[in-house]
Amino acid sequence: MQRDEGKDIANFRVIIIGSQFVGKSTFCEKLAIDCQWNLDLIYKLGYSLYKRDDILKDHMVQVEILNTLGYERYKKKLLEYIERCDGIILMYDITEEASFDEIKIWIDEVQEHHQRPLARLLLGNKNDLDDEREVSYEEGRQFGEKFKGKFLEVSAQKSDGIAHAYRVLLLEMILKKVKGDDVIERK
Ligand SMILES: Nc1nc2c(ncn2[C@@H]2O[C@H](COP(=O)(O)OP(=O)(O)OP(=O)(O)O)[C@@H](O)[C@H]2O)c(=O)[nH]1
Ligand SMILES: [Mg+2]
Repeated sequence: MQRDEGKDIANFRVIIIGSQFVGKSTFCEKLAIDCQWNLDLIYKLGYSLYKRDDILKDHMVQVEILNTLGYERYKKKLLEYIERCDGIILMYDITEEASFDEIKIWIDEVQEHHQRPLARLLLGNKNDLDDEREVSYEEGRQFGEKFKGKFLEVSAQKSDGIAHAYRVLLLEMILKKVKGDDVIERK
């Protein structure tokens, strides 16, 4: 962390990954509205970047969220980018088992390649569509444990759980930055 006018400044980089149409962009857009983000939004080929300054207790927190497109061809680039991230959100659609299978592959990739402390959040989206559910809450929870991360179900479209999910990730990132992965995992 750097110091500025007596305040700590922490910079956090977050990436959100998931198959096409799971709701990544909806999540980012709703997050921006719910948390009243004054967004500095940059669109580039293959991703969009959201930036935000926060004050959490006495800490200045600068957060960047990289929202990716669910295309296989970006995978290698994304793996390289994850290496520079402090937080990762893996998102699947609870009504589409294939999107959950895709996330299982990502979980293995992240476990295998990532070296630095990384706050991890597994999100099952579209839980407003419970009648069409293909992935149970329990399956999601188990893979959240395998991922060594937090697990939540949300509805991006209904803004249900979005601000809470962001806060959970932010707190995890702060803990990891202060204490590192080892301390967290020993708990
Ligand atoms: N019912 C329901 N629909 C949702 C929810 N979140 C997103 N959707 C819908 O799912 C569709 C895809 O959402 P996007 O946010 O564009 O998905 P994405 O993951 O960004 O997709 P790509 O950018 O193509 O990878 C849209 O029609 C959304 O309105 C949700 O929580 N519930
Ligand atoms: Mg999108």
